[in-house]
Amino acid sequence: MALESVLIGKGIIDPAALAALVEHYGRDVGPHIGAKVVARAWTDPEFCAELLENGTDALWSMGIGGVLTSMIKIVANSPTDHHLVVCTLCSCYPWPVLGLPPSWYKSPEYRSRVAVDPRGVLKEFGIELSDDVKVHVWDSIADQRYMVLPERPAGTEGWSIEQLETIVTRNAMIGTEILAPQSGTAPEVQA
Ligand SMILES: [Co+2]
Repeated sequence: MALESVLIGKGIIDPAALAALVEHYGRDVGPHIGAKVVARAWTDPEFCAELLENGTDALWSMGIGGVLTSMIKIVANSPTDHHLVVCTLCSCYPWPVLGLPPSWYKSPEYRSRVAVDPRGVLKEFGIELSDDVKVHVWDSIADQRYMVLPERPAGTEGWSIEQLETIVTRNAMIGTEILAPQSGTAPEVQA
């Protein structure tokens, strides 16, 4: 706040623009945006290929990018590969698709331990990977950020994009959750 008041006092930043930015990330942007991207990728192989090839451009094609100009790479989980996102230096995070990072993502414990013991950290999140699954840790920096494309869970065959969106979680898109198989009927969503 001290920094903010100095910058406003010197006319370097406009308080209205700052307020709009904070409101935008607090209200309009969040994991529901990433969930839309994931659900579309699960149902549209052509889009999925573009997304994995050039995440930044594919997101722009959906109108996602906003004021953050950094590149976003999408990494896809599979039965043989598990991806996990961190920022070891600070708290770089793919804001346009996930909003603001959770507090644990910013914690020194997560940031330091993921780099040396990713399987141990995943275990604490409830994920036990067999030894033949390769773990990839992606260290975000200011101009290169990452989002995980989780595997589509079993039991969602025939679901609409809107129905699929409801089961995609923030943690699954960071790589600290694996989406559980679904049983029963698809969720009801507004068309
Ligand atoms: Co950072």
